[in-house]
Amino acid sequence: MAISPLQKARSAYAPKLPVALRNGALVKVISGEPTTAVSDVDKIKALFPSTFGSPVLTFEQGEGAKGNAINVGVILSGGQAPGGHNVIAGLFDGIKSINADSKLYGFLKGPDGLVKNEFMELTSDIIDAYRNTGGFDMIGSGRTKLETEEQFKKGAENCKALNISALVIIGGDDSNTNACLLAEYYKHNNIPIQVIGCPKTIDGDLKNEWIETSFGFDTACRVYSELIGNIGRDANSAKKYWHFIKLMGRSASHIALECALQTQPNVAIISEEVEAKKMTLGEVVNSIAKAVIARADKGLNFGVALIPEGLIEFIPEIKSLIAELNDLLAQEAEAFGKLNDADSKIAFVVGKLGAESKAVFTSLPKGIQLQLCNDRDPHGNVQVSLIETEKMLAEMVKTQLKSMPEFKGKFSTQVHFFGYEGRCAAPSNFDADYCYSLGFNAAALIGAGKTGYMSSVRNNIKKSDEWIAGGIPITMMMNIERRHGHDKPVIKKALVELDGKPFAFFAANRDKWAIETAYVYPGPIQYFGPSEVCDLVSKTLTCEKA
Ligand code: FBP
Repeated sequence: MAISPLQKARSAYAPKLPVALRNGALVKVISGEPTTAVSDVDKIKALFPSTFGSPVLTFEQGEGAKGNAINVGVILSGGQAPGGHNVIAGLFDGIKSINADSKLYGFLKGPDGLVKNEFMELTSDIIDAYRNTGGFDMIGSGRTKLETEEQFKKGAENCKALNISALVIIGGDDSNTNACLLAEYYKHNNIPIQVIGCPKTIDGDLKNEWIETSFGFDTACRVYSELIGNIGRDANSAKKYWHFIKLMGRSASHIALECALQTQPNVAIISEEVEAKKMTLGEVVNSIAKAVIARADKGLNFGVALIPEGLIEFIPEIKSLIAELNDLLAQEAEAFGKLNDADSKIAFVVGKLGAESKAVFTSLPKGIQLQLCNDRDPHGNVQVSLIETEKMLAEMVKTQLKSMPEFKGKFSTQVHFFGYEGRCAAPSNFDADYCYSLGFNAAALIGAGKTGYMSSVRNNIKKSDEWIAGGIPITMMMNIERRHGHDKPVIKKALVELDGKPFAFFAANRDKWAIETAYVYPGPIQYFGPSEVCDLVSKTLTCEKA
């Protein structure tokens, strides 16, 4: 198979491990005090009687001892994130360090592979071909949720057939919640399968005191920031377009904030702030229009605006509109399905909405009205990632400017959506090291006989020599949330904290960035060269831990 010169050179990169893991995965385990949960302690304790309260673990270097061979299964769950292959490579090397006869099985296409018994043995040839590469294509991923007893039992049967005594689930907050449910089920029922989670998601919303960042966030943000920088340079060269750039990240705006810190655009909307200030869509549009006018007054008829993917769900009036539309279209599915043209669909909806939602709906551009009506996921919800918010805002700002006599400039727009471009990029040095360490560390948790833990490698703003390896009980990160009408134990999602240091830095500088052309051009991720360009840590993490 042909591979690029960079991939070839990169395959020789040896990811760095924390000192605790450098003598193999059989480590010295230091146990802390028993833990509780983020909130709803009694309910979480009752739901996880066998795994609740386990201590935080910190590892110290072992003596290089060998143990029994173990068979381990690994699953990639959810959206792609750079570095997933290195987690698997680290896990492979970790279990081999315990015993060369240990085996690693990859369950294919996500959690479904475990239930349907679709797997492949991951041999050193396979692992070596994927070291330091992006993507999840080694074994594939999927979004099936592991949550029913039937799935747990099937999984146990399939593991038994392969003599698998430990599973590593690489996923986001929901997948790790389900990893914990699985761990609890197996422990409670004396099924000898350990379950360990690894924190993955480009969205950056799986983090807390112990998990400082989810893997993939660093690389994805660097890819987007490179592109945003290039666009900023183009905007500043041609001086004729305002670029509206939507950035992936689902609900949280961590990606938009990190990219803003890296590139200093004229505008960056942060959904969490919009919600906290209860801003209307009109106010969001106005805030952008103000920046356009301020720049136009200086003769600068160009700019860059960053829009987080989940924005519309954080605008209270649109949130209510979407909820009403979800119900309406579910109830009227048949009648609505018979309508063929756009105008009659829109008229149908307008005729049935309540007064407030109707006012919001009719204020939206026609294309967005249709997207809100058409795109539903299997649960009957609007798929917000398919709504072209960047286009909607560009159009609405244009309309707004037309009604503002004080605007004397020109306003032409280009729209972009950056998401998939970053999810499978070759991992930055940070993610290559972090992911490999998370995987190797998962082997250490397995070697220590633990279950219901998330692999934790922290102190990440320091060099890997000072990284702290260990394990965090997943129940410790949980609270109870209302999901689809039921109370569920879930890992608390981390949204952008408006009193946090990354947002504070952005807020202190954004007015200046709005008016001046202060763009920073980060350029592509560097893998070879001086450490100050190759071994960067995200601005978010740097601010948070400063
Ligand atoms: P995870 O939370 O599973 O890591 O997925 C992240 C993400 O990339 C979001 O940013 C985005 O909204 C979503 O996946 C897109 O999903 P899909 O790959 O199904 O289009």
